[in-house]
Amino acid sequence: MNVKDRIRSKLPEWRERTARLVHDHGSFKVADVTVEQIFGGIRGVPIQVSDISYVDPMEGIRFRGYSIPEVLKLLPRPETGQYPLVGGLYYLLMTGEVPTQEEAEDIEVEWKVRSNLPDHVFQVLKAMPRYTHPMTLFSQAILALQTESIFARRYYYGIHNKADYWEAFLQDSLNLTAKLPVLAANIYNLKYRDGIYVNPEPNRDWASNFAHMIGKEEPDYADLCRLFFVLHSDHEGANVSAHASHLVGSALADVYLSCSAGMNGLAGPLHGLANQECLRWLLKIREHFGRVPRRDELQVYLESALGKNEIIPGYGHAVLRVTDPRFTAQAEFAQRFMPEDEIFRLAMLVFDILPSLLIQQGKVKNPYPNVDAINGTLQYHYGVKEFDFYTVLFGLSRILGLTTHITWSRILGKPIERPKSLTTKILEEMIDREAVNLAKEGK
Ligand code: HAX
Repeated sequence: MNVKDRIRSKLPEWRERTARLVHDHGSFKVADVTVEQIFGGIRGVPIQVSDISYVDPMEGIRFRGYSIPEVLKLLPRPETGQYPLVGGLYYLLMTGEVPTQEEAEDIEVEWKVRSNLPDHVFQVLKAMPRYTHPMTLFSQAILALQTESIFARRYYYGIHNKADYWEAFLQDSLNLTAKLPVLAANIYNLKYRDGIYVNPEPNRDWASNFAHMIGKEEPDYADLCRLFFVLHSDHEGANVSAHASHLVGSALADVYLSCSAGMNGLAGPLHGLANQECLRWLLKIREHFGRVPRRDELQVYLESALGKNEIIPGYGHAVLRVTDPRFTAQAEFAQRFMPEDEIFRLAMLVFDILPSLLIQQGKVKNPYPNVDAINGTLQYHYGVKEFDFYTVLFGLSRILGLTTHITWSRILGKPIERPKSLTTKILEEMIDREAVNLAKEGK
């Protein structure tokens, strides 16, 4: 069944479940919010319900209920590759169903048909100075594509039945995601390959076409792209990029406006930019020693860094409390295809030593590696050495998740978001009042 019909078949059940929760349990209290949480980045406060993916602190991400190893095992693969078709992953995210080979390939075909980039997008990219960060170009290009929004056009001309909005959002989502490999490859070629243009090839899938367009023809690299794009596609609904795009979309801003906003958040060094920092840090260690250090040398180096309160890129996480399964999946890829790579060996040596040092230091809540601790290492091995570009790879993949969240928000008729902000004085008065009340009660 195609993706639109599959969603349509599931939509009544999901709408009914959501309506029942609000109608029958609207006053059920999910959480209390503390002052510490308000000042601490709203950490741990549930603000969103989304069934696309869920990060269990002790287990890591599940896409539509499936763990990373299950996703890698169950999703259909291309004839020539060993990792899943990204089209199949998108079908799973959008519908909640593991697709058949045919359903996964259908998405790949949809993407091919919709992959053309309008000329003005190239003009926008070319008009920017050469030193512009590729994430800025990526976000700008997505914004430039907003001219093509089906939802924006239909809304302007009067589609006013809220129950129908999702169909236009789905069309915009398919159109935007279809164009991402061409868009990202063009940014890469503009910045690092003298602006050459490479046509996508009709017989390749979404991921391997991207590899082809940036000039990487090794079959292993196409598989790495499939793995990378599957792994980075979503990380539940409340991280910076997902929340930013959801928030913007809640104002009925279309998919392009919302995803551009999400990409601006992803470009922050504490979020998506971490992968470039991580590889830079590993290379710095190799340069410092002139080679991959011995275990005892690295131990001393890391102790000294922590002694100076340095933040180690690629370690720690706001939600996870175990090694990120996305780190593990990429380490397994590297073990299989590039076991002798120096930087990979260094990354694994850090993994061997650092968690126990972080535990001893006693500050960090999660001493284990996140996805960024290794993904740059794999790109570097295959000759994608332009660190600045790594977050674009992440963004290209993450938009699969963002567009799914946004489309499902319209399916479920989620309203505009408007939490409340307080002043410091109001907060102090609330605390004082509570103290007076407790004193009156003799507590
Ligand atoms: N190295 C050293 N110290 C660290 C640390 C690290 N990797 N991670 C956290 N800490 C420290 C914090 O600085 C903080 O110290 P202070 O109390 O002195 O301020 C303390 O440990 C507690 O922090 P936390 O509660 O464990 O971490 P947060 O939830 O605040 O932040 C971060 C989570 C991922 C931002 C953080 O661990 C970090 O900066 N890691 C390095 C950057 C990184 O890898 N980012 C990518 C995250 C994955 C992602 O979202 N990708 O998109």
